[in-house]
Amino acid sequence: MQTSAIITGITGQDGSYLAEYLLERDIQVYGGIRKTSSSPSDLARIQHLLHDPNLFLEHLDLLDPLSIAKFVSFVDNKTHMYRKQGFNPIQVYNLAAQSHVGDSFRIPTVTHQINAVAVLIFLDRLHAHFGENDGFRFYQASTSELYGNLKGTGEVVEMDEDTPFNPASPYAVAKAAAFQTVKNYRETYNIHAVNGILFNHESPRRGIDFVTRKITRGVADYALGKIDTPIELGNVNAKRDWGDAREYIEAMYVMLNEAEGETIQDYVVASGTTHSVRKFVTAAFKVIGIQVKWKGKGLDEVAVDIKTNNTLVKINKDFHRPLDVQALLGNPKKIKENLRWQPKTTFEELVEDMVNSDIALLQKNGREWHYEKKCKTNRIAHVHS
Ligand code: NAP
Ligand code: F7E
Repeated sequence: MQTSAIITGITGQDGSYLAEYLLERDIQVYGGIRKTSSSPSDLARIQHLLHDPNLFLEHLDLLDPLSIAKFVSFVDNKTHMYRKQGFNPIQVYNLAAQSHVGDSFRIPTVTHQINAVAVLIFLDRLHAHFGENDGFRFYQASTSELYGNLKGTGEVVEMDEDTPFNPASPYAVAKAAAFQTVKNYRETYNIHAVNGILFNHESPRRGIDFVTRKITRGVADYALGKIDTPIELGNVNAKRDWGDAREYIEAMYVMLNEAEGETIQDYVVASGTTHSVRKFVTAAFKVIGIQVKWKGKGLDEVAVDIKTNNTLVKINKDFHRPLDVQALLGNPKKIKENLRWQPKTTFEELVEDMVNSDIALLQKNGREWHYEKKCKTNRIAHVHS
């Protein structure tokens, strides 16, 4: 029986890995892409998948309710025939978002519209089209940012599904609203709709304005002698529970495919370890054989190469946020027990992979993405030029 999936945010880090994962399993994938000035969208992360006959791309802008309605109708029409003959529920992975926490302070209304309001509209449309008889399952890309800063001693405390939320940014406020909307749909309409409370997850495909990739690209530049000015960062005290995005998309999949009955719940997905941004910097330079020493305090803090005394990192207050989440540490016990998912990649392995990948990328073709397979045909279904 044919299985279909919708991925919003297919051009992003997680969406691109998830598309690969589903296509490998012969699942038909309907991906939403939006109109941008680099028309129709930046497809670099999924360029290598465009030849796949099971991939269909269609316009979707979550800022536009009509676009959401048209997208859902499009998938309904495309899947109508085989759904009449008996079918597996459509798996919907809602990954699209204004995902940058720092930017959400600059564009709070847009962030709320995409990350909160659109989730309600999308669920409403899906329910109208596929609501009968377990016609669709819904995964919402929720986040550890919901926890914000826990009140207490300042100790780093493990967070699980019972830890109260205390969102600390427009991004997190919007994601908290979406979380409750998904829960409400599950409880009201008995839909297999779940929130994955994912802690930070990174990869060579991470956007370059997130701290890990900014660091690993900076280290690669330094290793190859491309740029010798220091990397400029904000709050290096912040601690994050960093895992590998390629494993976390498997957690999304099991939430829709392995959960049943009582285990259809919201799940924390995390590595169970936490490290500071400062420690990430130190680990990343270690990959290229450089030992880092941190000196100074506050805005005057710098990281220097112990051997040469070159300044590798300095602090720029422009990268500080009006309010930052100081420390995040997740406990993935429930998903381990109920759905047998667990993290495998260590912090050191992840950092090493990202640094080496950025070095290879710079060596191969400058600053652009590179992929083995080139697109032969244009598989963009209804995107007109
Ligand atoms: P990402 O790389 O920033 O990708 C975001 C995706 O959303 C892109 O495909 C982007 O399309 C799309 N998008 C943005 N605005 C849109 C709009 N108005 N209409 C339609 N699509 C839009 O994010 P990610 O790291 O893969 O994260 C995936 C999801 O997980 C996000 O919802 C994020 O908030 C959440 N999350 C991420 C993490 C993490 O550590 N990565 C942790 C917890 C939760 P364009 O390519 O056109 O910009
Ligand atoms: O910041 C600090 C920054 O932007 C991590 C998103 O995927 O994960 C991500 O959100 C920490 C913060 O990720 C810079 O202040 C210091 O404390 O890499 P980030 P994030 O904010 O944790 C969560 C779970 C999501 O849901 C989000 O979608 O690093 N930091 N200096 C910096 N951060 C950035 N971006 N740039 C700096 O220069």
